[in-house]
Amino acid sequence: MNVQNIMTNLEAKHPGENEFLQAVREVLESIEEVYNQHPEFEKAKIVERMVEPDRVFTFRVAWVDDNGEVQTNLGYRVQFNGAIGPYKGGLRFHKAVNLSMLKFLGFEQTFKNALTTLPMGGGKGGSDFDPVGKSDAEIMRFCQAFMWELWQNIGPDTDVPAGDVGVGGREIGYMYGMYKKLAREYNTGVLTGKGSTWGGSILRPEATGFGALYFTEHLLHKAGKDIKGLTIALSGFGNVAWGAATKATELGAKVVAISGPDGVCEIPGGITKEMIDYMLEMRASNRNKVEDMATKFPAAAKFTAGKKAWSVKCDIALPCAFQNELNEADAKELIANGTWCCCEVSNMGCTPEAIHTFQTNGILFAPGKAVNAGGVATSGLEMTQNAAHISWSAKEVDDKLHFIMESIHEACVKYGTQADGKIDYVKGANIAGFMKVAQAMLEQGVC
Ligand code: 2IT
Repeated sequence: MNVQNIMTNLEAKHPGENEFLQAVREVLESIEEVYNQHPEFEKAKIVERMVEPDRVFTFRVAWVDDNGEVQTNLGYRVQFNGAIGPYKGGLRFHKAVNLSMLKFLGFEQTFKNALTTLPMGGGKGGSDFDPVGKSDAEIMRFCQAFMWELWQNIGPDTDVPAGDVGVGGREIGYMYGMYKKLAREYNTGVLTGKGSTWGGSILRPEATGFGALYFTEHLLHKAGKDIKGLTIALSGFGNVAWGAATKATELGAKVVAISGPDGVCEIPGGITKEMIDYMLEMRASNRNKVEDMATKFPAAAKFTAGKKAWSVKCDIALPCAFQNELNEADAKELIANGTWCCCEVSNMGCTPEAIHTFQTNGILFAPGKAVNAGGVATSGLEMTQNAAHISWSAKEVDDKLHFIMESIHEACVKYGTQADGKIDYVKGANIAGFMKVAQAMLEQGVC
């Protein structure tokens, strides 16, 4: 394989799909050396096949807003790679959603899911619907209209969507209600992230953030450090940031900053349980403003407009919001302020330049597809419970999540340890995920 040739062809075929091309380049550069030691991969054109989704659905979603006006959005489902199991991955509702974004997410999901140890292929979907400022009734009508079109293409053994940015338990509930009506079957396992009284995993809301902190603990432990007493700056205040703040605080770290599209809230004394609970209300309000935290807790939190979490002094940076939310200048600012570890919790949260800056400055860095895989892994556990018609306790799920995050960390160490003994977690995660999918594709022939 020659990465440059493949990228040139891909750029010509899919001009302007910048996020997708960025994600592919990162993976291919990581795996190039190992790939070229396997002539059977080259002969079967594994990479050339792997960079194209199995199939993509796009559809119109028409719905009526509270003023009686008809709105039209775009809906998508990208079934990226089904080599190791049914397609699995979230739905993103965000005004910037387009095909490039969902192809990048589906591509990443393929390798992430392979890392979880569970049999799940990679998929992703969503809409350019913007939940900001929408009423609960509008969210419901949109979710129903979205599922009206999507339902034929999904199923518990076909493709299992879940939440992502802009889609949480409320949206999954509305979509499931419509699915059930259209399919006339209960099919509990068709979506994950359901309510815990109707088939949802009791720990799915927490799982991405909890898993990220378990991974971070392993990474710190391997480097001879302890999380207790360390300061953490994180971005976002959605489901993922909420879980990460909860577990970080429980483990004795101090979350000193959270941020949103409007700016940053500095919390010098560390975030409290009350403030973490309030994050849920902030998300449910659809206002999308982190300033609300400072308004509610003026003595503890100080809001600065237009600044990112990466401007706040901390030991560890945890991007928990959106792709490319931490760039080269942010990485330099963090390093200048003494940050020595960054675990990407969002998908592709750091730009390639930021990752390069971290790695060349000896900063401990781990990529999203390893760090955040606890979310989809717990979705996989939810599918297992649904298929077996059973339900596990929070402790049972948490124990399994612990085991999975430890396995992912071990896989990164196995494939990412360099000649000088240092661990390249980006390489480790990409190679470990790739090898599993590539082997499955090879064994299943050209299809
Ligand atoms: O990016 C992700 O891994 C998710 N949004 C979760 C996907 C899932 O199927 O739980």
